Amino acid sequence: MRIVVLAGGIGGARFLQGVRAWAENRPNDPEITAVVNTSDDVTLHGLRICTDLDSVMYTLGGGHDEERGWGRVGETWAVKDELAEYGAEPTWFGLGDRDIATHLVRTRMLDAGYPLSAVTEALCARWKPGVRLLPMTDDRVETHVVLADELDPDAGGAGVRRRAVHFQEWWVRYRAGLAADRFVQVGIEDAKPAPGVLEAIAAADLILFAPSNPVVSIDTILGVPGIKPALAAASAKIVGVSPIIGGAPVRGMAEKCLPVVGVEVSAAGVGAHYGARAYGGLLDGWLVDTTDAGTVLFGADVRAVPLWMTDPSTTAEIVAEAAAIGGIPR
Ligand code: GDP
Ligand code: FO1
Ligand code: CA
Repeated sequence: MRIVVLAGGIGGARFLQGVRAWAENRPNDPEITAVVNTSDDVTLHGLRICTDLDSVMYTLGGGHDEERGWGRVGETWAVKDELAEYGAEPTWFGLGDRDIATHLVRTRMLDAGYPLSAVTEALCARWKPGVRLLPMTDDRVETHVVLADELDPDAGGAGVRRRAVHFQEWWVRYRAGLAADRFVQVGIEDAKPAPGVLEAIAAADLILFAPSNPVVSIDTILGVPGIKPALAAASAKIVGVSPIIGGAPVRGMAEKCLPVVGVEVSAAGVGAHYGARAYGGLLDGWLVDTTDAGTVLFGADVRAVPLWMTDPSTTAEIVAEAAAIGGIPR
């Protein structure tokens, strides 16, 4: 049996822990492929950093910092402190010493001409995530946030200016606190799905959307040309899991992203945003939390179970229900 999961960082990683735990108790050894968002990727201090791929790789490899949510467990910050002493910008993004080793290996391989998918495979040889990790694309795609008009400090208060910042700057430096006008995925029009992505979707027995950020994780994967048509043509059922419980994201700041694209911060809002496959959207099924029982998405099978991913075995229960909606009996 083949399972494909579309995933972002922390929400994707926790969900994949559950998918892996669920698969361990199934006959015939299900094969899991994660298609991971790469539009948060950024180059800082000359290093290529792939935050969502790393969150998934570290978490499934047992090397993540559970409390912080991103980066390595047992991390130290000597390089970050030294960079700050030099006044080397940016100082708002924390690169840990252990984490930096990953970025050094990645950057060296990319500079030598290896595509990101091959680099990810090489990094995973160490972490053994038990899941095939595919970047959504080998091409460079980066989310930038076009900020709402600001008073232009150079125009004596008379004019306005518009500027865009990298997603990481908006998210980490400004804590998503600057009003955003829109998100732009720079490079997405020319991006191609990474090798294996379209094949995995076509061969899947079940396709799951992790409860990841719908705007800056899942939508960007869906925006890579070719991926949406492949999903539409897939013979597998597509089941989404809501990242919103009772009108709020469980962790993180997804509520800052949804209004920018005009989507209500609710399980119903996100479900309608993905749309039912029966009506030209993507989903055959939509799994919401029991708090949101009664959510309707016409044309899709909507069910409610507790959606708190507290540990892998609890998350495996969520996955079992999603799989049941997708036609794979418990
Ligand atoms: P990021 O890339 O690190 O921001 O992570 P993702 O995009 O993969 O997922 C972030 C989203 O995961 C957040 O917006 C939350 O709404 C969602 N999330 C986190 N923990 C849980 C949980 O326990 N249950 C559910 N349903 N969603 C969660
Ligand atoms: N998040 C922060 O809030 N502050 C940081 O300094 C920071 C550094 C960082 C370094 C590597 C990495 O893989 C992730 C890191 N994150 C940090 C998390 C990351 O910025 C975001 O949570 C995700 O990109 C959103 O998906
Ligand atoms: Ca992300």
